[in-house]
Amino acid sequence: MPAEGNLGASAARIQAALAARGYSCEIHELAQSTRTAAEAAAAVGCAIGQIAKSILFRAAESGRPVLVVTSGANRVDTAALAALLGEAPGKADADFVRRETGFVIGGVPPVGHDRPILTFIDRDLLQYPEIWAAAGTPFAVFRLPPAALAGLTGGTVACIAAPG
Ligand code: 5CA
Repeated sequence: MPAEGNLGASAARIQAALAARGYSCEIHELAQSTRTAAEAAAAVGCAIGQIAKSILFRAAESGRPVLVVTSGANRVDTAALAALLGEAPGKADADFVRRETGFVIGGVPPVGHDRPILTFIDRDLLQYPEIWAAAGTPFAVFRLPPAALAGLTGGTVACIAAPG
């Protein structure tokens, strides 16, 4: 793990975004992949449910990006998300994710995107004492208390999880 102050550009960008919001979460850049929730959980030694997945959707009618930060143990309940949005949450392809967030799939963080993104937070994440989220690359994560997510992202906590 590189020493602090020696972070890659994407991870350093997340650290700056966190600091701007008053958080000093430690970013861990790892040798092994954290591209998927399972890999991230194995890399940091936590339960898969403690991994915060940042999943981007492209709203079907407006085309606007919508971010859902959900537990690694869950999948997004797209019907519940549609009810919140007032339109269907369409799939985002890799180019859309890169363009709208500034990050590649597998490293999309919950905060620090190029532009603000409408964000929802899976209420299930709040049950854990701490969670881990991607820090801008598929090899970097940071630890945070889940109660910090709403303030960090400007997101709304909602029941948007379907188990599995
Ligand atoms: N670093 C880990 C957790 S810290 C991570 O980012 N996991 S993730 O689940 O948030 O990111 C992967 C997600 O990206 C997948 O769950 C999937 O919803 C989405 N994804 C994977 N491949 C594609 C693709 N080709 N197009 C659009 N979305 C994709």
